[in-house]
Amino acid sequence: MSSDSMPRFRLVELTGGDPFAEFAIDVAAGLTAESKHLSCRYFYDREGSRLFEAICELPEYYLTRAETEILERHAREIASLFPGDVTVIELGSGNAVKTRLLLDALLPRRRVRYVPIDICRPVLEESAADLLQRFPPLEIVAVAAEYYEGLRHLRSESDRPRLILWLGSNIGNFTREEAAVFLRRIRNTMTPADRMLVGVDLRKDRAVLEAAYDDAAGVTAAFNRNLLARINHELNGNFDPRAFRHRAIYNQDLGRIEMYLVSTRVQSVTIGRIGLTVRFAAGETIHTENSYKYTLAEINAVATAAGLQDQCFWQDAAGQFNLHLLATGEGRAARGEE
Ligand code: AVI
Repeated sequence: MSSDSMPRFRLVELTGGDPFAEFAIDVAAGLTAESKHLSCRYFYDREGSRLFEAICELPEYYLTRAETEILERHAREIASLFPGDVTVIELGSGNAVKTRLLLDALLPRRRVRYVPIDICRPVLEESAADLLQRFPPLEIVAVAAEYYEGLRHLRSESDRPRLILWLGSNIGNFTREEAAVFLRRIRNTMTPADRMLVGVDLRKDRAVLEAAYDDAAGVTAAFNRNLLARINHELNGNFDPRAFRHRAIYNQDLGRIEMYLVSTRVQSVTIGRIGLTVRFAAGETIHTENSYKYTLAEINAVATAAGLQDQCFWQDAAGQFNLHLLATGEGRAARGEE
């Protein structure tokens, strides 16, 4: 089939297994562990995705603005690395607002296929509809999948050079070891013509970091508590989210923000679908998220461990956030490093 007769929008669903069963298994394991924990990947149901978008607008959450500033300044330079048609693949695309800056820079001169990979299907569909309207020449293949399942799709998008986006400090929700393993898996799908753009939040003052994850308006607290509401809806739980306080602290030794839900009193919670009753002491925590912050040396160590070359990076004016351009290190150098 010629590309002219391809539909402009396709949705590929790669949800391996039963997502509800997986959620149930992870919740049961996390809440019966010695130190209770829940995975941050479950934040993003529809309400969680909406709250995360609101977080990105908060005055304290500088990450999105810093990365947008870098893209506003350098999108054309990044686009110039790709002389011909290109496939832009985005991991954890969300509402793809920042991606528009890159598409704006790429589209006038080349054909662009955009492949967003995200676990929240409604968000994928809404943002695709918006992008198709804004950019009439754009072709979109939206992939509803977890990161690792999405990687399987990466291999099939190999007819053109690819720009793989992993923006928004999404790398921060992996440990540094996990980040290296994940990047290596992406690297194994890359050709010398491909580039990867990774948004990385930098280590900085505790006060700035803790405010970013514990905002005055309480949006991050609502985002954190929404995990309990999700357990109530999907697993027939009876959590009272108001009986848990949001806590975000910066662990300087590990260079990460840690988020917790703290039980405000002694309480028991029943989760019907998994037949589980969980007891909480007053002050007992559920660890819900880590968000790793990086030095330049730490970024380079992760890239090197993944077999990737850090070709160049850009930084916002306040020096809070970096955007790194990674390549396989084989073949011709990208123009960005010359
Ligand atoms: C999606 N991720 C990169 C965000 C972060 O900064 O770690 C999630 C988040 N958690 C609280 N605020 C934002």
